[in-house]
Order: sequence, then C-alpha cells, then structure tokens
Amino acid sequence: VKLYSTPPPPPNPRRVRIFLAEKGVTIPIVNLEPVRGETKTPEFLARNSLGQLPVLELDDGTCISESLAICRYLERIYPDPPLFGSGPIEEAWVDMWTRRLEFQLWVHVGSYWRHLHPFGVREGVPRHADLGEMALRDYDKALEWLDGELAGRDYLAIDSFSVADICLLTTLDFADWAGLKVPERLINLSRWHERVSVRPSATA
Ligand SMILES: N[C@@H](CCC(=O)N[C@@H](CS)C(=O)NCC(=O)O)C(=O)O
Repeated sequence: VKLYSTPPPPPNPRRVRIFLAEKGVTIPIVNLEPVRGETKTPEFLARNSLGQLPVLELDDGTCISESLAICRYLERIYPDPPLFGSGPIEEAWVDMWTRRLEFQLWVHVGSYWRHLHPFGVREGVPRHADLGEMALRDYDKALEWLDGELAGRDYLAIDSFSVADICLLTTLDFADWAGLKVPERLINLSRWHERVSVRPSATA
C-alpha cells in the first residue's frame, strides 16, 4: 500500500497524514508536486481521474481518492483509536461535523482561493472578485459560528479527538497560510486550535 500525497500547505493530503499519525501507522508516501503538473500525467489520472491528492493505492493496484474516503478505509483496517466515533450517535455526529465543515467552512476558503488569492489563478478560468469578497465574509461568519459551537467543548464533534477535528485543523491552518487568520477574540476556537496543534500528529 502507498499514499500519494504532497507536503504542506495543501489541506486534504494532510488530513490523511494526521489520521495515520493518530493511528500510529506508517505507510510509504510518494510525494507529488501538483504545481509541476505531476498529478495530471496519464499515469496519475489513471489513479484519480480528477488529478487530485491524496490517493491511497493498495497492493493490488486498487485506488481510493477523497481524503475522508481514505480515512474511512483506514479506520476499518486500523480501528484503534477510533477516529470516526464509537456507536451510532457518535458516528453520526462525526459525519455531521465533517459535512458541515466541508459545506459551511471549506467551501468559502476554496472560493476565496479561486477568486482572490494570487496563487488561485488558472489559465482560462475566470475569476470574480465579488465572489471572493463574499467568501471572505461567509468564512468569517462560519468562524463565529464555530466559536459558539466550541464553547465548553474540548473537541468539535464528540468528547474525544476525531476526524472532524482533523478537518477543522487542516482547514484553519491552510486558510491561515493563505492569509485568513482566526480573530483572537474567538476565544473558544483559538483555544481549540492550540489544544489540537500540540498533538504530535499535527506536524504530519
Ligand atoms: N475532496 C478532495 C479534494 C482533493 C483536492 O482538492 N486536492 C488538492 C490538494 S489539497 C489537489 O490535489 N489539487 C491539485 C489540483 O486540483 O490540480 C479530498 O478531500 O481529497
């Protein structure tokens, strides 16, 4: 088995690396450089037709893309510690939060990146600054909402660290790298960020 990945800052490959570190599992990693077109070669497109990272390739050549699908697979192979929750309610809450993070938070970072960030320019892809500005406002609103949700909570979805925390951490760190800081006044979110950032897996 091997993981096609790329070093930080891209957030989705990092999700899987943190997940593996939390499980205490080491697998071979092949680092590719999307900016050099290494994810758009015929060989790589045969592994993931979207030409995106991460991709997990099993020994028989079977490939899984989508960071959360890879984590789901790894959870079945390496169940301890559970990172998708234990039991029906916890599992539902973890799913609820990972979906909320994709659709209420990450989507705005992606839109900001596409429409405003200097590195988001792609040949032939139109950019609309007003959509980027709207994404910035919506991202700030989502951070406020998360700050309220984290009041009195150590972790986002359940009482222990889960893949939802991994998704939030990788999103905030990428956004920070792209220039979008978490305002200091959002105390619950800032404390949560400090708490999860000192975990050894955060360096993965
Ligand atoms: N929904 C996918 C997103 C994958 C994705 O967007 N990967 C980025 C890196 S964070 C990538 O490979 N970008 C290169 C490209 O799209 O050309 C996941 O969760 O894995």
